[in-house]
Amino acid sequence: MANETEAKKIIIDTDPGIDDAMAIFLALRSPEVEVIGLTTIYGNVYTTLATRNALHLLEVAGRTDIPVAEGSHVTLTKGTKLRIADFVHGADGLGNQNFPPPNGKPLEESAAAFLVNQAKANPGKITVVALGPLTNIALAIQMDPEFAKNIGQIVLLGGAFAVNGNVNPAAEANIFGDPDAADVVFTSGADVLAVGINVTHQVVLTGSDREKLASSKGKFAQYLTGILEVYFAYHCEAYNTKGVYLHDPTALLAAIDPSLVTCTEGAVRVQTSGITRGLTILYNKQKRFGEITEWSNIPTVKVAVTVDAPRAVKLVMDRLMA
Ligand SMILES: [Ca+2]
Repeated sequence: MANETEAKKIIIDTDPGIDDAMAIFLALRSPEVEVIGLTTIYGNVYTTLATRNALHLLEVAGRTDIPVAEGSHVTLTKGTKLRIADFVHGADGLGNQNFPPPNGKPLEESAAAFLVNQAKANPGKITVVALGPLTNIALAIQMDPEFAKNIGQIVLLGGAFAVNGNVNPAAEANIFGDPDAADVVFTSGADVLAVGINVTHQVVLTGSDREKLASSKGKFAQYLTGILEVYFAYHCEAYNTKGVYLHDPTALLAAIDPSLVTCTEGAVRVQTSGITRGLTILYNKQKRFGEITEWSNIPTVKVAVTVDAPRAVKLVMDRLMA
């Protein structure tokens, strides 16, 4: 793992979400990072429930010292017709376990304002790990022209680079949730690492891994064993597999230890309308086009292309069973 004397400060932008819960717990069990806040967004559930779940997860972890800032309830273009993946994560977003409501409350500050202010106070020092649609990050970029420069890095779970999507053949869920926001983030000039489903579909938690979690006495392992049932059932039905994809944990791990993935670099644009809405297209710069295109003079981002899946799964298991 990264050999840093000082833990990397991270803000997790999240729509909990079963794999979000795994990623949040993983972050709390990882000495390489210090979670300085959670910001919430719609996606797996509506934003109000995402906030409730974020507060709940921090209470489960005994980490109510970490603030939660509530994010946008609408897309960047003020769209209210949101795509909510409760059929993947359960109606409550956390596997239909009937958890009690949290005691805590979110900050008065919005997610975008929290992101802007934290980045301003710690220029170049904060990594945002974005695990849902990118509305809050795009709002922060629009709110403060310096945000893209002030933020250390944005590691995002999003995109389906040269593979089919998981909402439809074109689009991955987080990008599909707010394609306009995603295009703002990809073209912002910030240091962006995109971890797409072309990579996370290689990182699979198997049924026997889940049995190991179930037999562990660790509090996170016990909690996750319960909520994972719904997630396994969805994967079985949708993909005919007996395992689940570790989307959000993989992105979190890439933020902790960049050596887990290899990357390519180029300009990424997002299709914002039509049947390929949410499609992410990477221009790999192999051809110098004669004409000016919508990819010309766009700042480059990093896109993960391979992952050390066995090491990623082992890290998830070791840390969540501890
Ligand atoms: Ca998520």
